[in-house]
Amino acid sequence: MDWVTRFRKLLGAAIGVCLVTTLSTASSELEKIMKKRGLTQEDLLAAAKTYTPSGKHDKYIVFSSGGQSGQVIVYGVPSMRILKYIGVFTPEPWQGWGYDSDTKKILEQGYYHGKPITWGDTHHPAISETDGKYDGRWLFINDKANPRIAVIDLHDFVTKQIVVNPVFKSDHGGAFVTPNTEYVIEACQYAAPFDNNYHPIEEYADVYRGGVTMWKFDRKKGRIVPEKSFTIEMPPYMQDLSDAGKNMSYGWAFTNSFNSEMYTGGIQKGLPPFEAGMSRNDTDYLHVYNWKKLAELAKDPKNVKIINGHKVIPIEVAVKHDALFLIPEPKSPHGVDVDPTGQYIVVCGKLDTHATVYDFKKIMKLIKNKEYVGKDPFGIPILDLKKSIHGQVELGLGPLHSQFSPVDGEIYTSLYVDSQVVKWNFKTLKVIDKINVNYNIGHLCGMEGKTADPQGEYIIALNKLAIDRFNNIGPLHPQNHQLIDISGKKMQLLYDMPLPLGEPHQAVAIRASKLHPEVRYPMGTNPFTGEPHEGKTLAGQERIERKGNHVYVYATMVRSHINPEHITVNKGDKVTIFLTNLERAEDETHGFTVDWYNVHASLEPGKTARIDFVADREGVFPYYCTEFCSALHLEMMGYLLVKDPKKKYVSAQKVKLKKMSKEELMKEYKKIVATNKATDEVIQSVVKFLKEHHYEKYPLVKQLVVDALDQYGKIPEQKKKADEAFKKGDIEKAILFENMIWQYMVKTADMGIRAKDLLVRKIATPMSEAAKRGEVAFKEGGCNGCHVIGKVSSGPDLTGVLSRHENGEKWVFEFIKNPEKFYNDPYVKAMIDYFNLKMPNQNMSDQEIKDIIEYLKWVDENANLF
Ligand code: K7E
Ligand code: CUA
Repeated sequence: MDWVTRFRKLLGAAIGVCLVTTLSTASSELEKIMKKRGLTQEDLLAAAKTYTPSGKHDKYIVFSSGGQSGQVIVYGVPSMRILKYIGVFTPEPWQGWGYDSDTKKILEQGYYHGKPITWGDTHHPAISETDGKYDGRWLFINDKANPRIAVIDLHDFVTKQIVVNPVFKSDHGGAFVTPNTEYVIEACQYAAPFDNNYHPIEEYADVYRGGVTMWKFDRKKGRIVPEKSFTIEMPPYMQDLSDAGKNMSYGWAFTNSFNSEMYTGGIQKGLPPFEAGMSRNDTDYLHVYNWKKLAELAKDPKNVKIINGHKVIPIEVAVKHDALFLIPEPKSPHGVDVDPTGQYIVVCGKLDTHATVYDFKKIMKLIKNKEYVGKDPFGIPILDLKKSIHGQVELGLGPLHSQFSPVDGEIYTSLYVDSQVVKWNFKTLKVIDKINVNYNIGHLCGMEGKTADPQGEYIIALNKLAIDRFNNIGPLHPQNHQLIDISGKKMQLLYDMPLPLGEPHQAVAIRASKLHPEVRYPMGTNPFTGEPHEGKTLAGQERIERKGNHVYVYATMVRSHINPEHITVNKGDKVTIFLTNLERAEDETHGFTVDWYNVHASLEPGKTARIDFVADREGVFPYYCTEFCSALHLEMMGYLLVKDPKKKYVSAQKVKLKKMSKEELMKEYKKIVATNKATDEVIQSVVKFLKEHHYEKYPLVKQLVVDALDQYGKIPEQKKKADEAFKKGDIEKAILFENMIWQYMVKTADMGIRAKDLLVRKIATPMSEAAKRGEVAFKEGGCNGCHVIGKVSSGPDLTGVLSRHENGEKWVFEFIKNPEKFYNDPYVKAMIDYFNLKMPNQNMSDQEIKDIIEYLKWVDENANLF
């Protein structure tokens, strides 16, 4: 293969893609498309605000709950491009999540009372905070169905821990974090006995309980510490969403509820259903509690009951220490959201058309003066609703959740029944603007919209129903995330994104600049400990060890082979395969699976993973790499051979293979050695170029060079083996090792050429718009099929063509326009004879030809780089 040619082609493909046509033709083209597709000016504006050209990145990253998939969906704003599904509570095959032994261990942490749970109902993701602002380090999410919280590391976007709530039987008001991520809040939803015994429904008020668990988070270790966590017992009022106070209200948290009636249903006994009984009263209760004080209390064993091995602060203790209060809130509320200053707490009515704005200062005054209007049946002091609030605003039907913007007092609230987002001011209590969404919005996601530092710009409406928005794909429709521009006076709907994993209740968005994920692991890392994996295997350390009936395989993966390639075990053996991806190159992930054994691992660069199975079936089982990682990816395979020790096997060798003669072998050997030498020369020339132009000054280029040299560094060892084999007269083996050398060279060159290409773009003189158009015309017109810049290929090199002829520009212009006229020109005739090809008429427009000439001028200016 000719690497120089490849380089030229790559170079041609990579440099500046820009305006294809002039502006005036562009606008008429635009009009044509608008007409054809029925687009309005407003549509075009919306498109311009979201469309993200190839290679450009998003400003914000959104983490959306994956709903019943038990996963987290990651996408970008404003492009709304989905970037990843993170495996969390449920198996995710691509990532090997739940199919290799390391990830199985994490999923096992989430087994509920020892029972494997392979689904989850995720609702509320939360990003870790410092001083009430997102710090981009960790992500938390709850599972409502099986009360669990997961910890996701944003260094690699991988779930690192799952904790199961020891006392709740469901949760909803989590995950929310306190302003320095001291604790992760998980509020109960459906009240149930804290123990795991039977208690008749008639004992609801006596034995069934709700509450809030405060999970202690160790920031250094990046793990929840269950021993340091505790639960605040609360009445069985069906606690719902929660939010932590910040700034002024730091140390406090707020959780609302929807069944202060303590209604217990009984439709089958002829009673009205839950929905009627639970919404009977005009008000429910907002729980106001001092988590800071409660955390101190929880340290003293006197103050806690141990239930299921977990600390619970009884209601009486919280009340005695003035750490738990109730305030009425309009019936069956849903969202509770604390504003960026921490002074205002906004509760939305769900069944009430109002939002209620509580004032933390007023609440504190009432608490300080012990001014209560009464106590609930559990002895919790109740504050007066009217005296606690700043005011109420009529917003529309079914207000649910709210998000804030940097504009003082500005708030955005979702209206579920009205299918609208309403913009209003929680200080002046005035409605400012409304926009229709499609349809039945639940949460809405602002950019860092619930932190102390909201960014504004966009709101995403997370709609439960899509109805008619997309092509019909059967009765189950996708959910619809709609991007709304909130930067202007009126809100503008920009984009509909169908989400095929429902129901994604809540999403949180963070500036991308705040995230700093890694692209590779230190070699041999176990991502779940951050330490070297027990099975870390470096090149040369590959081996198979047997201990009794347990076979341990220490394997490596690197483009494009798995070492070892044969694993023979006995039927009934336990098999453990450790796999290390030796790659350093960005995005060079390998996957691993074995036929029939239901195992799969994803091996990102540097990672080690473990796979376990019992070889319980005799036979031949291919294993292979599941990522298309290189041109020889299909060859990245091996065989697991399981034999039955009780059986006698008769040899089946019958096919006679023709052997090559010594001369034939020598010929092949010489050929591959010559190819390797030539390839190495190309590599050396690229290396020379890179060094001369100081590649190390450009971090991205440098990274590619490091990746390239990593591959190159593997060659000497192979060369030694090749030479040894040759010396011993085993030419066949020598050829195979030389072939391996060539493979490494190809990979080196591949990366090296990418580095050179990038470097050229960094150091070449800037291209004029005309030259950019000219390059596009050059490529799209097919000129590059015969002409390679800087090299003679099926046609002459065009470097310097403009000075090759007198009045060069004019000559080239005429020649491209009417090549036929020149076929008898002595110079052209000589060329035709030499290349055995005639320059065809490509029917270029005058403008295109002029642009190509501009491009050729740019080529000449940078001739030293080609
Ligand atoms: Cu869907 Cu926050 Cu669970 Cu509201 S929740 S919509
Ligand atoms: Cu590694 Cu395909």
